[in-house]
Amino acid sequence: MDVTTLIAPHGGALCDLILTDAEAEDVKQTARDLPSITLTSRQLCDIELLLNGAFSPLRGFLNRADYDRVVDEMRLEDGTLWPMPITLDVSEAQAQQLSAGDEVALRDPTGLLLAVLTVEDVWKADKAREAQKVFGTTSKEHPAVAYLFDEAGDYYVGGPLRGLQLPPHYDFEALRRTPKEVRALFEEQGWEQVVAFQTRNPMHRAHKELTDRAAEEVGGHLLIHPVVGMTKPGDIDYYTRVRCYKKLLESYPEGRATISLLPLAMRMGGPREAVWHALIRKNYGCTHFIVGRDHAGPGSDSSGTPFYGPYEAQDLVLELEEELGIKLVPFRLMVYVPEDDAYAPIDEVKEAGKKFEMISGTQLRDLLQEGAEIPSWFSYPTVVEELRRSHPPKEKQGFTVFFTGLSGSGKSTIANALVDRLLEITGRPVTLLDGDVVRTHLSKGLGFSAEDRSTNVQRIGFVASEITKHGGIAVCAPIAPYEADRRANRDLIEAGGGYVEVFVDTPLEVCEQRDVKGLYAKARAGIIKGFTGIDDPYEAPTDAEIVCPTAEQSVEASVDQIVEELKALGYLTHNGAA
Ligand code: PPS
Repeated sequence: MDVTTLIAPHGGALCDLILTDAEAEDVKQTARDLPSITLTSRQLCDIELLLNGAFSPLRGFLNRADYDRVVDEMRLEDGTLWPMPITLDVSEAQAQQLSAGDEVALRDPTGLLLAVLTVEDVWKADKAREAQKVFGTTSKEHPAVAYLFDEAGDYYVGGPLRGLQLPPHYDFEALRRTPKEVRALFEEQGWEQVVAFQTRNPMHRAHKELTDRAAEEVGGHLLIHPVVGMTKPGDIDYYTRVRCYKKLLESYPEGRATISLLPLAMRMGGPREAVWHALIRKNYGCTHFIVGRDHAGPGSDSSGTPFYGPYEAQDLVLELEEELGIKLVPFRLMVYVPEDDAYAPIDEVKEAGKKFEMISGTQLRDLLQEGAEIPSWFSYPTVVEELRRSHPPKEKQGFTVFFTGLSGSGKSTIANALVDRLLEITGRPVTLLDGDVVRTHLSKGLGFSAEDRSTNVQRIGFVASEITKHGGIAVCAPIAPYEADRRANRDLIEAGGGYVEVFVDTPLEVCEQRDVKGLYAKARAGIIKGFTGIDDPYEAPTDAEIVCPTAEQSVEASVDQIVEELKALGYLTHNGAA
């Protein structure tokens, strides 16, 4: 294959799958007539690290023999240690177009040609087996398992790659170094011992202390190597994190630490993932790798059972240390000891019988939401300032009030009244997305089939999520009869602010009696088919934040009830304004 393998003093053999300019010209010409696959976000991360050598010794997406052995034994077919299946998943329709020996052009979503893959195998994935063997569970509460079952295509295509270019990035360009560039940097600086720190969270004093200790322990330097590809859903966005890391970097002694961004798509695979992370860092030229508590773990399932033991990742990396070719630097959880005004590993602190304090990621998010003070022992003022910029307190965040209820339940009336009240008290922009009105523009042409209703309700959710993300207030009032659509909207909207569901709980008999538009009579007479509550289902919400019993309370009382709840939830200040 026309790829080069570089041997550098740091980190061993490194594959570089990007073709020379002359080779690339030929491949570009032929690629015009090849079938194309547009890569997903996950695949774009994977291909970047395949092409730049971070996944050395891989030279492409795994073929079937390598895949099978990786899944079963964490090894490629030739016995080389490799813990994570790096697969190119496609749909059944795409798989049917491909067979061994074919070439396929791999493109980013704009159509840019990144690589050509020579197909070795096309096969149907046994997802349950992969989930169980690789992640130790088939529960969709594990994010990688949910991805595998719900998002990944059902077929895999394996084979070597010839790279045309890396996926382009336009943010933090100076910090996005390839393995070759990081190795060169270490050479240039004369750094022989380098310990890598993997992170998907903002770094605070505990992390600073831990990384300082690690660098001292190895008698060398530190590479802060944060993941900016895909991390655990709900994590703090990487733009904010990188701004924080840049601030934190200033607190290390001159010449001790550097930072480079890693466009990795994490799987949250715990022990296997820790081995993978170690191999990647070896490829970046590091001699040591920090593995902390519950490294790359997804936490616990809904019954509170952790997916992996807290030090299982350390144990596995230690077991394989020699073969990995990079040394483990294990760390226990670091906690703050007020009486010493210092950080120390939790086991030492407990042994000494000292009191300690810590703030978890979830607690930090809560403090930011409340706009509460973050103690100076926990973080640096410059880091907290960055976090506050992108995580304003709840009263400064956008939010959506999402009404749901039968036709004639009073949704529109209360929604209109609420909009007036919010405009009066907040002075903030408010957008009303009323069911009937939306159907005259945004959803014009849609009918009332289950599919059309879903499209309509999720379109409203999409617009509301944009308004919310930008700090505005959206008030929505469709029937929204299906639980799944409301759930999808909640997830989408909550990613950028608040979602408050109001169930306008008016019994069908009352709605039918009111029959303001005369539609119930027509539905009963069979003139209108598929009418909600008559011959189309209404799945009443069970988790709405607010329930308004409109048969028993006035419009004013419902609006008061909602405003009070918005205050209690923190989206409005107590005098109403924001
Ligand atoms: S949905 O299910 O959320 O997409 O419905 P929505 O967009 O809110 O539209 C509901 C309004 O359309 C009128 N209408 C019907 N409703 C329910 N079922 C059928 N088959 C139907 N046909 C027309 C009705 O006037 C609804 O208005 P509201 O304001 O809810 O009474």
